[in-house]
Amino acid sequence: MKLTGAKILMQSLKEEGVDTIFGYPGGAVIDIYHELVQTDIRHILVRHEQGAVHAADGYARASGRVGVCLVTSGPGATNTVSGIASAYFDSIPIVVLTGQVPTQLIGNDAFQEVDIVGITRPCTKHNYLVTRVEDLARVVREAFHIAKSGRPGPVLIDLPKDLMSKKCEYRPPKDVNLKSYQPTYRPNTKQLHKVVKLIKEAKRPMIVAGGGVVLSKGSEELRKFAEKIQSPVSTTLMGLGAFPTQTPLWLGMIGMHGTYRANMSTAACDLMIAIGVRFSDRVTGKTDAFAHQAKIVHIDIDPTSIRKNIPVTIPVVGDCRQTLQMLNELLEKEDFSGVQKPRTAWINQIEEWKSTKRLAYTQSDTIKPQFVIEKLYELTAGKALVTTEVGQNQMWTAQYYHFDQPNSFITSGGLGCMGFGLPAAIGAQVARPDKLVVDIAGDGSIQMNIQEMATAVQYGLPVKIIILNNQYLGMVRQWQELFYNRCYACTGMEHAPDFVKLAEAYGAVGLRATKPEEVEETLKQGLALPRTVIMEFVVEREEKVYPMVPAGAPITDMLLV
Ligand SMILES: Cc1ncc(C[n+]2csc(CCOP(=O)(O)OP(=O)(O)O)c2C)c(N)n1
Repeated sequence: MKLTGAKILMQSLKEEGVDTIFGYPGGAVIDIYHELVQTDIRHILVRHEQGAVHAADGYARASGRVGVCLVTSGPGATNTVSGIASAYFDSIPIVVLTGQVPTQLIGNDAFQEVDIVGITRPCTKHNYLVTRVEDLARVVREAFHIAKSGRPGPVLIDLPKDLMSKKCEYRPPKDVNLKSYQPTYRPNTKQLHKVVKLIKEAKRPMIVAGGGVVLSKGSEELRKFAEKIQSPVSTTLMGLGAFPTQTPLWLGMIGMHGTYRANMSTAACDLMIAIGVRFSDRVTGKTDAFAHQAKIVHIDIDPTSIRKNIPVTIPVVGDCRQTLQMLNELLEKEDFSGVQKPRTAWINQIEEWKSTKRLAYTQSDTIKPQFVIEKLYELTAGKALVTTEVGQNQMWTAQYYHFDQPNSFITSGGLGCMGFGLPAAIGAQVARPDKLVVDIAGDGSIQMNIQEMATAVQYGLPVKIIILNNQYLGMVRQWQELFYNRCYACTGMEHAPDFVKLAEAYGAVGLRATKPEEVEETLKQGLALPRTVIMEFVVEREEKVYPMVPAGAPITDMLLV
């Protein structure tokens, strides 16, 4: 039987198991929307297309499935670019469906025409402009395959309007077979034997785990691996949650705002096993000073990320979970009883760093943002699914909310995109209705996609928004204080809406705390309400995130409190 393009699209999405689409309609996608409402796929109407992409991203991170969004052509499509780039940086599987003008008008300066395929080429894993309705079912199938396999990422499908009403036979392909795209999941065992040899020789080993461990669902294998070889473990920002924080092996986060002991370990270790990390500049600081005494093993599914930023002793191309699993099997046969003793000095050194230079802040009679996050951790027993905006709020969350479960920390790591947290929280709450979802925000970032409050209220999503209001674009102000002689150029945000009234205007609940003794009660009250809640905390204006490594310095050159 012949079906229209719009029907084929819906049928194909259903076959991919899609149950939710975040989107915003318009002329170019009107046929798709007409068809969409006849299906049982849930549609979440956001208030801005950037919100749709971040929500699809949050949905993907919280559920481990592919997130989907649908927007119209032209401005609808261009509004998605920040969200696509954010997902691309953090390797998040999403499929973005954009409307396009009819095929015969492409290239004619038509109303609401943009070349979104051209615009997004550098920030998608792959993208398609569909030009024949006969190709549609295959393209959708391929898009999902590409988004979720290998190193995951965003895939865009541009859908000209005329194809949505054209008909053809619905013949979805059985399998996807892309000759030029065959990711390697199983690592080379010869390389793994070399890794085992290095592990046995090492006196000062260290593991650095990244987002790749979370994405490959490899946390359990990582825990086994670290315990077996008795190596301390650090994670990148994206790797938080991949390793339990309440064990003596936990070093804390590495990098610009990493812990003292994690950063010092990088310079002193003789073996670094990096798993699913990109070695971004936020992690390495000055690259030639990074892990300069160490042999480096780099495990990653994406061969192009190996040796991109850091020279490597043993490259291992493979899926992080599968590689750890195979390493654990090899290690079963090895005797590690002899490794402890020569490493005593190393473990003692780390203990000393840990006890002398802890993460710390000084209480005063104004609210400290770190205190709010610590209290939140305590009250939620670390079980919340936390999203963040970008800036100091993001780094304090990474430092003071201890993430023991993978997929519980959702943040725009690579792009650092303000406005991410609220829509991502919406997506996460849709994916996990059983979970407490909290967005930790700055007063600047929250205003970038505050309109999504309406979405949260419309769909009865009980997300909690914690605004750490320092009346500054705090992280930029911090740089100005430390490196620009306290010249606070354009970072003051004294004028903001009354967030309590704003919450109420959206039909949500607004609470505010201005003194430290009100923090706990406000959190308790807000967390207990089964509704969308904004909790505003008026915090110390000039509090800083410490430790901090100045940009471009070695990561052992930390500014401490
Ligand atoms: C879209 C976007 N614009 C600008 C920036 C640059 N930037 C990084 S952090 C920051 C300040 C964030 O301020 P706020 O949201 O109030 O959070 P705080 O740092 O005070 O916690 C800015 C402007 C960014 N990351 N993203």
